[in-house]
Amino acid sequence: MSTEQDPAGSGQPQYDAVVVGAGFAGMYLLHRLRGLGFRTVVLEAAGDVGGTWYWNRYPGARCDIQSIDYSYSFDPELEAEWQWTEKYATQPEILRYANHVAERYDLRRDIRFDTRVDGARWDDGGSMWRIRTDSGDEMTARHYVMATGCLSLPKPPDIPGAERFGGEVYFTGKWPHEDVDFTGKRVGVIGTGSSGIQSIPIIAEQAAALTVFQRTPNYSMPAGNGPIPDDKAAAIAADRDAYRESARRSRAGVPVEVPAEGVFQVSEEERLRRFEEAWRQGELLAPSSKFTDLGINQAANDQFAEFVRGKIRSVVDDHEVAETLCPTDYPFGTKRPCLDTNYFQTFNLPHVRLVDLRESPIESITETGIDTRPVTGGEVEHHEFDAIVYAIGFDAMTGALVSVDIEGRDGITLAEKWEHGPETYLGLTAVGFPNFYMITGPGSPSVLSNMMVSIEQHVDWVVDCLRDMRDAGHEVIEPTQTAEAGWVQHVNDCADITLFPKANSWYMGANVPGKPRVFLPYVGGVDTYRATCERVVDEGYLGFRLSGPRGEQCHDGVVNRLQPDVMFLLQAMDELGLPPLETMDHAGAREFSLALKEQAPPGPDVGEIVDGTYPGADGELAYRIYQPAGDGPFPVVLYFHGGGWVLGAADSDDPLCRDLCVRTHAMIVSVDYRHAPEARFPAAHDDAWAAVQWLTSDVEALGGRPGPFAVAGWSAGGNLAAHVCQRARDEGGPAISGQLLITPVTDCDFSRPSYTENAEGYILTTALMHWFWDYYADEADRPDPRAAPLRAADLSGLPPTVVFTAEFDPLRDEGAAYAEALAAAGVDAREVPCRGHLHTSLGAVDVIISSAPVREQMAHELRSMLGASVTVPG
Ligand code: N01
Repeated sequence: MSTEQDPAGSGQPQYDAVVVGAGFAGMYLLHRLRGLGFRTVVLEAAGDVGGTWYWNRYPGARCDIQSIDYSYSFDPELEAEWQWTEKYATQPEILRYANHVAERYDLRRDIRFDTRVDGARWDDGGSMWRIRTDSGDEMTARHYVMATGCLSLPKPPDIPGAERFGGEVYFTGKWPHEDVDFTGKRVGVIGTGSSGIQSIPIIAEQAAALTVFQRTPNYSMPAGNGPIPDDKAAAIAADRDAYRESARRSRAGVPVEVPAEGVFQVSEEERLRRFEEAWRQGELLAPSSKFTDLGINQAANDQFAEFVRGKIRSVVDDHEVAETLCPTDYPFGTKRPCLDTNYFQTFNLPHVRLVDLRESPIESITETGIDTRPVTGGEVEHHEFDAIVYAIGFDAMTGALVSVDIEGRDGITLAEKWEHGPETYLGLTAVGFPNFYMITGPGSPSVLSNMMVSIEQHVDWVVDCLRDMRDAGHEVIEPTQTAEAGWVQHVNDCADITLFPKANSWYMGANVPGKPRVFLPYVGGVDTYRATCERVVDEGYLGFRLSGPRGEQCHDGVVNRLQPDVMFLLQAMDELGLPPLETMDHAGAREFSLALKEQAPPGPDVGEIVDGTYPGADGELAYRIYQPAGDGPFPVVLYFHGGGWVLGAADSDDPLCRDLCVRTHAMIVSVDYRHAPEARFPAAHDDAWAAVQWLTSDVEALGGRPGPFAVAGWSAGGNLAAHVCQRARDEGGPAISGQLLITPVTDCDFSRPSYTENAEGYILTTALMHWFWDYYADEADRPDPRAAPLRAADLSGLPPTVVFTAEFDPLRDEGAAYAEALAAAGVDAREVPCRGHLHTSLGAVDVIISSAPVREQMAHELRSMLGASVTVPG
């Protein structure tokens, strides 16, 4: 073993940066680090540059992001001198490009090929990494970067008997450099992911007989390969910089049209037209560029999935084979879809056979082939082969990282830290691993994006960070626990609002036995992600601790605290430049809220809607009843709408009332009340009380179950619900079985922290709350316990209470205070704090998907308030 000594004996590391991997990430890193004068070496296990394109030489290997997009963008001259020949470049052409880049920037002189890194250890005393290679060398570096790719560690064959086979064996992810000729041979291919789907048609052209072993059928669309499409060439020729910038600010790193409608917001004819257009486009991102909701709405996704199945059936002659090739048990896009050239057509060839491993799993690989046995227990079938091709995928995203023994601070290895799934900050760094960076690591957009765009963004971030550290005299950077935990939460929140967790995919680690089931990439989008990384830097490296001879700096915090869909909604509203309500008068604000309501999704269907009027305190007022499907009488919830006592109507919280009706199987009776400024305090409170009396006397006639009912309300409606419970207690009835208060007004004090923290930017602003109060009640009236129920002298004897509060709501702290005060007075009361939500997001049915579990919890609370007799059908 030789140790590369520090020749000057300075105690300084030999290198500023050691980079592992000479794929597109490692090459660009080297170019940029060298450009800034950082002493850098790249260590590469392969014999040359290219990374994944060096190893994946299987027949038919191509890119499935268009060549023009799958190119470096950092140097316009490089772009100008390289011409791609096809829409989707072949592996040899991409490798030629990698070689061209290596030569053009003279990269090879700082790359050590045929050098595998065995381990790396953080030396805390020396603030440096000690890196060991397979040749026994040790080198030291201030910074250590893993640029090892997301799909670079092939999965070993997890099939019994694999080592016994005496014929030729190939792995798509480690294909020989010499030509492989299948002419006249009997070939078995295991696996129908992208690698299988690309190679099977080509292998079929040569082989005498081809058998494909399929465990899970895949959604694949025709690539429509050919020359570079004119529109793409024209866009780049017209304004290269603008094109590249739009890619960087797009959702997936490729500029595509941004859809405006969901699948069910257009006619069936239009839906099919767009599906066809997407199909003909031959691009992975085409379907999601046609509709907003393919990735988040199961019913919408079902429509496209069925469309794809129809296409498969139309191509494959044999009905049974076609059905076997049709994916049915996971949503489109939740396993990586493929682009193919004649994949399904290949199964019409007489010498090609499909074996459905779900019907007949592999029992064993033998000396001469593969044995399968039907699940029904029939005879073993022996398939004889001259060659077996494993196209069984990779230990994706984390495999290459944990396969190196990386030991951080306190002797913990990355593999140990990630035992239950990867934990990173921004997918770039990890707590316990100072000066350690991952390019396109888990928790970054990586495999859900155009890798070239994501690689460039990560490399730029890391190199700029090293430059900033050098400028500031910092030697060590490490994320904080708070920042990392917050990021892991955000990554999970993003995945949870999509359909991705529904599939057993390699995105979820599900393809490798024993690997934790965690959604690995960041699905929030390249655009959001880039903006987040920029914000982290702009906010003084938010969530990082930096230290060095000149001292320490740490701006701790969590970078994205809003629920992701809430964040996207706020961004969209910001882009629309909608005027704040408080800048309008009450009439304008009412008109504006009505217009917004028109655009909102309607919410689920209920059994029946009944509109009518009830006697308010000063004349007839509207009600709307949401009846569940089925036979009554139903348990009843009296509901008061939100709107700051100024806006709204009996039907203004329609989607929420429908949703609660369906989830609780209770009758929701939404009542209107008089609004300010026409009717000021205590008009709304008096009407709310009148509604209680009316419902008590008419409940049976309305189809409700006699006896106690629950009350519920949102915002000012929550204030009214709280009031009627206090009044019913004080006036000796009626009995109310519980109160569900959703982000309610319970006080008139603007000094609580939630008012200061959320004064602006989250729809309900402090200014808007002033606007509401000013319209409704004189300052002197506001502390009246009817308007400020928290101020009631006695809070005991009230019905069971659940207060849902939202983290980014000025009313958060008063809601919490009300729950606390009630509990202190002996009431069965509690607060349910809703992380990352706003005043308006909990009831945003089919708009804010992350609030659906919250509403399920509301329904659960209501059901228990209403008693055990409430059963939800189905
Ligand atoms: O690997 P995969 P891949 N017995 O994991 C099956 C990128 N890529 O190399 O789904 C039987 O997708 C497995 O079945 P199941 C791209 O991101 C891009 O094809 O686990 N079968 C599946 O069918 C892609 O997604 C390009 O039930 C077994 C297949 O093997 C990613 O790389 C080209 C099995 C593996 O599919 C990985 O693609 C190629 C077993 N024991 C790859 N184990 C481009 O076009 C696994 N399978 C750019």
